Amino acid sequence: MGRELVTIQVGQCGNQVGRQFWTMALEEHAKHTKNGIFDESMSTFFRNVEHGYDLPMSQRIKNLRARAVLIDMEQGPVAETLNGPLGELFDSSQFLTDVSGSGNNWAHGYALYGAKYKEDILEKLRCATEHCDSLQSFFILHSMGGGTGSGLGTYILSLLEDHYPEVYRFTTAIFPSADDDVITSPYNSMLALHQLTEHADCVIPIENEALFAKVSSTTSKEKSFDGMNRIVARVLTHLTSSMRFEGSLNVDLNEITTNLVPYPKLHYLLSSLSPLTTKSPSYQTVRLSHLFNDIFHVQNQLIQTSPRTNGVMLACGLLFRGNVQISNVQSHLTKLKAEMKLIYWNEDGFKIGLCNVPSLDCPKNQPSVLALSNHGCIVETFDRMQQRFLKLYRRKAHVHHYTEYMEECQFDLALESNRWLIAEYNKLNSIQESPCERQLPQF
Ligand SMILES: Nc1nc2c(ncn2[C@@H]2O[C@H](COP(=O)(O)OP(=O)(O)O)[C@@H](O)[C@H]2O)c(=O)[nH]1
Ligand SMILES: [Mg+2]
Repeated sequence: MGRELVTIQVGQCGNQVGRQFWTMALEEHAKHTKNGIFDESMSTFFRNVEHGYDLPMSQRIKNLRARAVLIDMEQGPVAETLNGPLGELFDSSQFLTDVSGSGNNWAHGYALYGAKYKEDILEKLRCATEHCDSLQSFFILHSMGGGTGSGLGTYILSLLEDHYPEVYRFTTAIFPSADDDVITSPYNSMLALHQLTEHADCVIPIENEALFAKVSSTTSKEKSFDGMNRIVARVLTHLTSSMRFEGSLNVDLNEITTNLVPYPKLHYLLSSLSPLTTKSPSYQTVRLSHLFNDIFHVQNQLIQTSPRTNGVMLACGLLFRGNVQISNVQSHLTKLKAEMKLIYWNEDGFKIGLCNVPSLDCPKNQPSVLALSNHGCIVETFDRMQQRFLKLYRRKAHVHHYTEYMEECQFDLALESNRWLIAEYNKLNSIQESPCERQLPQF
């Protein structure tokens, strides 16, 4: 314990997801603080300062500041955070804004704002990192479909690679839905994906389409972003829970990436949660068998795919929260392994984490699980992106907006990179269990 994460939220989506994330992280720590004093568990995400945020609970913790940098090229989303209830979590060394936005243009965010703000961003990062004793990871939150999160967000990723090569770059990227209102989102996503493949250590892709399906259809899109973003916040708090709280099997981010990324560029992790519902109070007693039944169902995935029927699983992390015994997990795991298609050289490839502190969104301290898997069904996301991209690119529609800031060949390089990714995952999907190869000596 005691290793820090610095969150970098970029663009509207990144900052709105960040708001839900910080709210949830604070709620969790408020609920589990023992004597109302700053403790180790909080130091992953927060530091203790002279004047800062006070946890609004009966046992108050005074003066918290988030380990975060807030960036947007327009004013709205960051201003809303600073002027809202979370405002005092951040000081002026932690945010950076411009006024005119990136016009939903990846190249504008990447090339223009990247060059303009490089030094300012490095200075903000320096401030954030000098307060850490043992910085483990950068946690980047952004969308793929717009201009700032997508363009400047991926520019920052390569800055991090150059200036902090030893620190993990863990990215949560929100992918646009088919009916996205940003016309150029297929270009932005494709260009950003190329950067994620080259410069991130690990990416959790989350599709808005999958999130939409999980929040009530009666609320308007704008309003339901809060509900959708809360699901993303659950993934992030869950992922980091065993770095922050006690548990019988702690798993930290390094272990996840070591276990789940067998090839450096194939670092995309499918995420799913169980139970997963925003309509509470809905569940009676959650049993381990429910969690195992649901976790690989389409409805529980945060991208639109079915890992039970499509593709091969390369490796998986099952992170449990709440009162869960390892002996019970093992018996369910045996059944699950028999049901899923696992790559033959990693048939035991499940990393298990157990954290005692239950998830906030599971009432009555019931258990829950987050699955992160490196799974070949992810090609469906890349395929969909490619189809949407080609629909515009075959006609070169809107290309001139981009060539103001970049060479046109970057489109082709990004497309080539995506095709490579699809081909690599498909190669693994089509590997059949190979008895001859399995009989080879193990050296
Ligand atoms: N899940 C989610 N998606 C968002 C949110 N805000 C914007 N988006 C999506 O993000 C894309 C647009 O990017 P946005 O973050 O607004 O642009 P930027 O400010 O230029 O980075 C579109 O696909 C939107 O549907 C949000 O709060 N939550
Ligand atoms: Mg914006």
